[in-house]
Amino acid sequence: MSPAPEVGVAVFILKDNKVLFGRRRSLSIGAYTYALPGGHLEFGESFEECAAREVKEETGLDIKNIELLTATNNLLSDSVHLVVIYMRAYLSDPDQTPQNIEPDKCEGWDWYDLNNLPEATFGPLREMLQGGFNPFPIAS
Ligand code: 8DG
Ligand code: MG
Ligand code: MG
Repeated sequence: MSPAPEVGVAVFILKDNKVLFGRRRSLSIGAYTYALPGGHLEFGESFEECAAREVKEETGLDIKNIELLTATNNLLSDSVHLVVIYMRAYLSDPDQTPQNIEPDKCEGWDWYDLNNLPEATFGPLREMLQGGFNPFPIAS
């Protein structure tokens, strides 16, 4: 049987003009790159539910105003086909700080300016950002 695509949900958490990134540890996908909090969509879950659950599991943060931004379709190798749903959200409590709840998977979380991202950003995310994608709402 051929492998099925996997569905990931990744969350741009915006705080002032910064976004939360963490450096991944030696995972099968995106090892040692900076990525957003997120994970796999579980059976029956909405994108918003998945975003809130993964952010809570990985950072301890509570998020609000969770919205769909865009999706990418990435064939990473002969056996890995990823569909990634990108969401935007804000901190429910702006004073809450991220905790590294899964230290086996992530080196730690920090806020980064989009114009000054760490060098090694996760591949599909880097392509998207270099292509001019901006997760911030357009100022009205
Ligand atoms: P789970 O076992 O907790 O359900 O999932 P996870 O271990 O937290 O999954 P993950 O690798 O963090 O994310 C799911 C997929 O989404 C993964 O195959 C890679 C893909 N993905 C991207 N960009 C990003 C991103 O910026 N952050 C995260 N976390 N995943 C991303 O393509
Ligand atoms: Mg996870
Ligand atoms: Mg994850």
